[in-house]
Amino acid sequence: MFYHAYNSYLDNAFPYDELRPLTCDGQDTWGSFSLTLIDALDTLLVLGNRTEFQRVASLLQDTVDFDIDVNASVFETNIRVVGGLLSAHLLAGRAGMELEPGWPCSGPLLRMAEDAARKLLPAFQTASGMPYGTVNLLHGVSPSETPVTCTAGVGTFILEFATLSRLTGDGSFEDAARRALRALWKSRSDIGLVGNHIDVLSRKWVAQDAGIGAGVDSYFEYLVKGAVMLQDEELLDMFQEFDRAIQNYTRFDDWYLWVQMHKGTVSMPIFQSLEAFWPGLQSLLGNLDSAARTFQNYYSVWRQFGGLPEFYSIPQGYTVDKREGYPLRPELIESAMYLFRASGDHTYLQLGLDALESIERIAKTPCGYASVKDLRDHQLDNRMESFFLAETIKYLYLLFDPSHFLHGGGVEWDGSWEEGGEAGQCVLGAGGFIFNTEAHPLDPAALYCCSRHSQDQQELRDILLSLSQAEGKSGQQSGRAEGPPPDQLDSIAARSGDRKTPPLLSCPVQPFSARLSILGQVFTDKA
Ligand code: DMJ
Repeated sequence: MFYHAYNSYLDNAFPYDELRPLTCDGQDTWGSFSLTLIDALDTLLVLGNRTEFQRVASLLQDTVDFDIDVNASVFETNIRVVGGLLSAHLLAGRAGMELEPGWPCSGPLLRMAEDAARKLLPAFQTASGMPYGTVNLLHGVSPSETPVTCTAGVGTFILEFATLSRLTGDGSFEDAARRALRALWKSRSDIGLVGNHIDVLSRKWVAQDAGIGAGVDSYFEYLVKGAVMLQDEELLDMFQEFDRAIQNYTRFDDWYLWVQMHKGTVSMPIFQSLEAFWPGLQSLLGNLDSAARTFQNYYSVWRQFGGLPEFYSIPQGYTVDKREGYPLRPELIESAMYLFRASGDHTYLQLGLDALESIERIAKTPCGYASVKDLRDHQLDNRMESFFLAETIKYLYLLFDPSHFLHGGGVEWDGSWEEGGEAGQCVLGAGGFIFNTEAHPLDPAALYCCSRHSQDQQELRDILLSLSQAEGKSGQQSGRAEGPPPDQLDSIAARSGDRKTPPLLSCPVQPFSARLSILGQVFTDKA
């Protein structure tokens, strides 16, 4: 499936953003940056194709330019472009790319991701800290830009932006994402819910439907995954308070409806295809029984139509007018992957098989796979969204490959890989991987390793400064004015690292032998 779609994109659509699978040509959609190729890059490695990964990573470095006069979605550019490049950067070692010294804390793909993300930062310069939805990559936010942004468009940055900040040492990305998250948190209603669209200047809710689907979905996803990746209790507390309100007001028979955010009254008794990520997210929190029941509800809709319609009326048990399409979205397959990992229940493999057969039968065309315009008669649309290669096929593949390194949980054979950092001392993948909302895996161990490295450097500088000031004072008395001799610097840095507060869950960043040698130095120096 992957190569049929991917080769068709390369043959017929590159360098456009997307393939048009009915006319066998290409179009720009979300920007003008060969979006499908950026989004598909890490899937190549997931499938084990290191040579094509290397070729495409180099090709993108040579051809993609973000200095373009294009109005781009801040949200989509972040999750697909910044997320795709960050993930490819973090996987470059496994892909056999030549690594520059300092990787994973530097590298050409990281610089591309940073370049793209920097183009988004002007959107966050509002009094509230909540970003505009669209930004011009060359000129910044247009003076005529609407200040109305959807909730997910405000709250879906912390994974990519914290990754950027912690790898590069530039905190401005993480700061911007956190400010936006805190502003959303403060804007919740008295009953603890958020609506669908907010005016980022006046902070007034413009659409007041509260639910877990379109316009909101990945905000909740990023609170949970941000809490896990960054060991951040503030984000987890926010999610848990939202979750109580969601369970209280929107959940009926393990379906999740839409309600008015201030009153809690039902506004739309529908299930949206995008909501199908929720059981997977619940499984990350350990709520397996509830996740399994909700999954079964959604799977019954899949069986009814051979796909998930964009909207499904729960009371009528049928599709909603003009929302009968299935654009090859990943969410139900994504949940199946998490739930199969958590439970081993073969129901989830069955869903994978159903999805695979259905997509082959309904959506396959001579040059790719087409979005389904109407699940009732299988009419097709001339579009193949980039998430089909980034997410749908990746999650299908991972569902059927339970020993894949991306499932690793810190066990050596399962996922860790010792390389990177200044002296090759990062055990990458040792803390597992976190998928961003476009299924781009991020490596918490790399974040920890790089930020620890820059903290160590900072602490070393601080210590040297204070020592040289102290020496200066005593030197003034004794006539000497130098700092400590250079051979003591490493041991000072190692001692300063020992004072850090341990993380909530630990991810090893160095092989034990390297740790031991640092301790050894300390003992030697002390002796
Ligand atoms: C993807 O771009 C992301 O998963 C996003 O969070 C929601 N929409 C699509 C997939 O359906």
